[in-house]
Amino acid sequence: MPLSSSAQKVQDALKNLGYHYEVIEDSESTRTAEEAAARVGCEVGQIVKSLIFQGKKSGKAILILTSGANRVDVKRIKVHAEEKIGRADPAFVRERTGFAIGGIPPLGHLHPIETYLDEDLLRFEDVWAAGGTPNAVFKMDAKELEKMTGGKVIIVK
Ligand code: 5CA
Repeated sequence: MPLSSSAQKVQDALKNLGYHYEVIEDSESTRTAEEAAARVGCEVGQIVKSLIFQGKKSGKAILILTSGANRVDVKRIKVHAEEKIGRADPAFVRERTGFAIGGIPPLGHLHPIETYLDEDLLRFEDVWAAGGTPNAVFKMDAKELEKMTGGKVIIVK
């Protein structure tokens, strides 16, 4: 089965950066961290959740890549973003990233995004991230996340 155009965008972005990771997409949902973990047979903590926030003052987009096992404490992010932040609405997410909620990948966004990385993800050897759609994921080395995303490693929970 060929990848959908959104998943193919992620596959192309990976290839352009020299990664050999393979986006897999099928009919089974990987919309939530729990579904993704069940689909690929890993711990929920190994799923990279992509949450988009928005600066209340600047309007900037902020991407938090967090372990599927963790709940983000917004107060922690505020300190790094240096302003109040709120959850981004779906239209803003699509406009900034080019992807819909539930499939936002860690790379290949339409516009560069200020990115923070959950330190807990780095405890794993392999992690699984969204591949552009709610049915697409790819496995990657956790230690590559920082370089791939340019994200700052922080405590999120
Ligand atoms: N494909 C999976 C695992 S790789 C995935 O993308 N999971 S996720 O957690 O990164 O993406 C869904 C997240 O988007 C949910 O955790 C949820 O907190 C958030 N979300 C869902 N609906 C909305 C909404 N209407 N507005 C803002 N955020 C939302």
